[in-house]
Amino acid sequence: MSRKIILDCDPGHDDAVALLLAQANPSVELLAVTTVAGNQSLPKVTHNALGIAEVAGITAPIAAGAAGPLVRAARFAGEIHGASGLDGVSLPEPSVALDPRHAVDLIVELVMSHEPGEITLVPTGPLTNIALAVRREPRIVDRVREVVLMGGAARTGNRTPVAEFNILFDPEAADVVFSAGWRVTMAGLDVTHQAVATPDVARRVAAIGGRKADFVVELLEAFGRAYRDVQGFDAPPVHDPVAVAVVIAPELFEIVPAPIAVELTGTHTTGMTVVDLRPWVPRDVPTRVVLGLDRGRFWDLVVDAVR
Ligand code: PIR
Ligand code: CA
Repeated sequence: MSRKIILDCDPGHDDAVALLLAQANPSVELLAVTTVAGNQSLPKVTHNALGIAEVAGITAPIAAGAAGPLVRAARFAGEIHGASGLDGVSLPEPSVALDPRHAVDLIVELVMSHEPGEITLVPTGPLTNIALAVRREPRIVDRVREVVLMGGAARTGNRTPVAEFNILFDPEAADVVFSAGWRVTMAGLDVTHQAVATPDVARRVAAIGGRKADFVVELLEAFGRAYRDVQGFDAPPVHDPVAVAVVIAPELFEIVPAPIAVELTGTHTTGMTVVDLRPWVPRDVPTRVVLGLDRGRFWDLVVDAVR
């Protein structure tokens, strides 16, 4: 059975891999791509999404959403993704046109016109669009099957010692999404830092050949360089396709129910996802955290998608 998903993203090198996986894997059906400011400004990430769609063969509508966080000032991730949001990667000129609808309207429209439980939301950027959609049409909370997002961290952050980028970019939006009452599965840094693209992964992709494979090789090289220079990683963690893979093959992941709260007023902890992993805390909560993965089989999914 194929899961219908909406991928809400801010491409972004790893968002691009998430888009490729979502388009190519038969276990998910990509209903729409929506963009949000995050890694770079909204016009830049939207331009990137259109170019990636060209490479990936995405025909679903692509709509632009929020140009900045609900409350705070935008702080993009230029040091990792570059000035374009996708530095070091050659993008074709898009031939697909941007959908005229606002991303938030498109999300609400799709969720309300499908059966309850049919659509899974997969955000891989800041949660601004999803929070706005909840406020615009609160009935989507009961109609969405689940939100499976890349963001947050139970243990160590990346933007601060405890905060992950997507959550810190718009913590108020994240708070709306985590406390809405729908099922939220958080694929944060605890798992995505294990999803590293080691040289064998790049070699497997390169061996496939063709435009899609060349694109991914280039992208992994650029992302790898940035991660080496800025964060001292041997190999880059490719965060965003992990959220898509959780929808495709949850059996590859260690997923634990746990209360999750977003810190909004910390002196040193703003943007932290406070995940309650104390063993005696009740587990009958709608939020879950992903803690581990079968790394080999995760990369098999990505390599198959490129092929
Ligand atoms: C990755 C991101 C932002 C900053 C850094 N340092 C690395 C982007 C990725 O696109 C991913 O969705 C998430 N934000 C990881 O924090
Ligand atoms: Ca992202």
